[in-house]
Parts: sequence; structure tokens; C-alpha cells
Amino acid sequence: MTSHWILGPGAIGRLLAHSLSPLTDTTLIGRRGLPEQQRLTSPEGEEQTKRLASVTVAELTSHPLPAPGFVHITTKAMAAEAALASIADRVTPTTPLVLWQNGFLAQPRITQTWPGPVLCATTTQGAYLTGDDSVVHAGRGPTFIGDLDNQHARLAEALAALLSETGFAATAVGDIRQRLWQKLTVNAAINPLVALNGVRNGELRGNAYAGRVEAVVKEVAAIINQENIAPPNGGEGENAWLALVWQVVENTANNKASMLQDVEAKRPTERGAILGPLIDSAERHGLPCGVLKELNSELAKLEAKF
Ligand code: KPL
Repeated sequence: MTSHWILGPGAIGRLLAHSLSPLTDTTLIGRRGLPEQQRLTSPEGEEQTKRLASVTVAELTSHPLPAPGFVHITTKAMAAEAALASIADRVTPTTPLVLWQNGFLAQPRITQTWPGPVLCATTTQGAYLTGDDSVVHAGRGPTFIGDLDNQHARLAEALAALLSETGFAATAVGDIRQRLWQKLTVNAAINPLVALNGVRNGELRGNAYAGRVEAVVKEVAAIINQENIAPPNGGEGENAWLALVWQVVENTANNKASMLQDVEAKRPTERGAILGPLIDSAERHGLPCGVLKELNSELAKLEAKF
């Protein structure tokens, strides 16, 4: 039985552990210990309590576990590299990694530096924690898995098949870079604005914010074009991106976006992984990015007060 380590027991990490644990040997790894009994509430409201194995990074040193078949990194984007470094000497360097981060920061860096295969996953599964022993699976959504250099299609297919068997619907794809940048575009248009203004996604449709959403999408559409990312749904240019953003705003109108949740909890946001790659790309290509930079510095000021 292939064993899976899940580094970063947040909401997606715990949802993964609940899904994988009947079929595989799964261990959650975090900085602090977790209760053994863990509750999962399904999107239909059904509750199930399971024993999930978990260890701290420190315990891994004193009681080494057999080397895993896969390491999933489910931390926030800016913590992924440090999390990997904290266990790197306890796994063989050819161990496949699966990166579950938002944005496009950790993925290219770890792909360049890790000797083994590095898969990236992008998911629209909705989940949130309600305590140290409880995660709510708020909504089902597809997950796509692939590697940035398209060299590990078989591995991505095997993992997607395993996840799908557990009910965590996943598909192996050959265009994960496109999909990560598409998601990043949507996140850049929604997350900073809702986080700075303390509103739910649907409120962006109002007069107070719609103009700023459009201004962000205008800058991002030009940048993403230079990154050779095709507009979504076979559409063209800025309008296709705007339509996608409004569609997601509509579908998630009642959501508190992840960046708003971070701000409310006074945690650092993922602005570096979401706005950072867009600003870097704009600067490389000599494109305007004043709106993105303004959002980034407003978020930086807010985080400085935490
Ligand atoms: O991905 C999201 C997030 O909250 O990070 C969106 C799509 C904005 C939904 O809330």
C-alpha cells in the first residue's frame, strides 16, 4: 500500500486525509499535534468521525516513519518551501510531491529544485475547519493534477484515479500551468478587493466595487496574454476574463474568500503568490500594473498591523 504524507493539516489537508485514509496509509504532519479522532461533515451535512494518524515534524525526528510514496504539501503558498525543508531529510529525494497551493509561487520554485517528480493540483473543493478535530466539506468541485513540464503524466493519472476512487473527483491534465494561471486571475480579481473591504464575494457586483474589479481584470488580461495563457471558455481577451470573474462571483456570492478569512484571522495573506507573479510578469514585459501594485501595497499595510 503506497503511503501518503500530508504536510499542512489545514482544511484541504484534512479533507484529503479523510478521503485517502480508507484506501491508503495516510499521515497528517503539522507543527502541532492533533486529536486522533477527526470529524468530517459532508456537503449533505452527514457527520463521520475517523481515527487519522498525525505526527508533528519534531516527532518525525525522534520516531522516524517508513519513507512515504507521496508527500502532499497543503500549506499556504508562502509556507510551502519551508514546510518541505522541514521534512526533506526524512524522505528520499526522488519522492513524488503534490503541491496544492494557490497562485504561482511555490510551484515553479519547487519544480526547479526538487529532484523527484513534482505534481501540482488545483482544486475547487470547498472546505473549512471548525476546530482542531473537525473539518466541514462545504462543496464538491473538480480537482486537476499535472506537472509543469509534462513529464509525469502516468503518475498524475495514477494519483487522479486513486483520489477519484475515494470520492475526491480528480483528473490528470497536460495543461496544469494554464489552469493555475487561470485560477490566479480569478483570485487576483476577487480576493484582494474582498479582503481589503471586508465583504463577501457577491458584493463586488455593486457600484462601489465593480469598477475596480474591471480595472484589475484589464491589467491582468494583458499580462496573462504575454504568459501565453489562453482566455477561458474559447472566448477572446479581456471580455472572456471578465465574464469568467463575474461567473465565479455569482457562483460564490455568499463565500468569504480565503484572503478575507486570512485578514479576519490576522494571518499573512497569499498576496505574494497571487499578485506577485502578475506584477513580476508585467514588469518583465513592460506592461502597466498600477492597480495590482496598489492592491498589493494596501494589503501589505493591512498585514503590517497584525
Ligand atoms: O478561490 C477562491 C478563494 O476564496 O480563494 C474564490 C474563487 C475567490 C472563492 O471564494
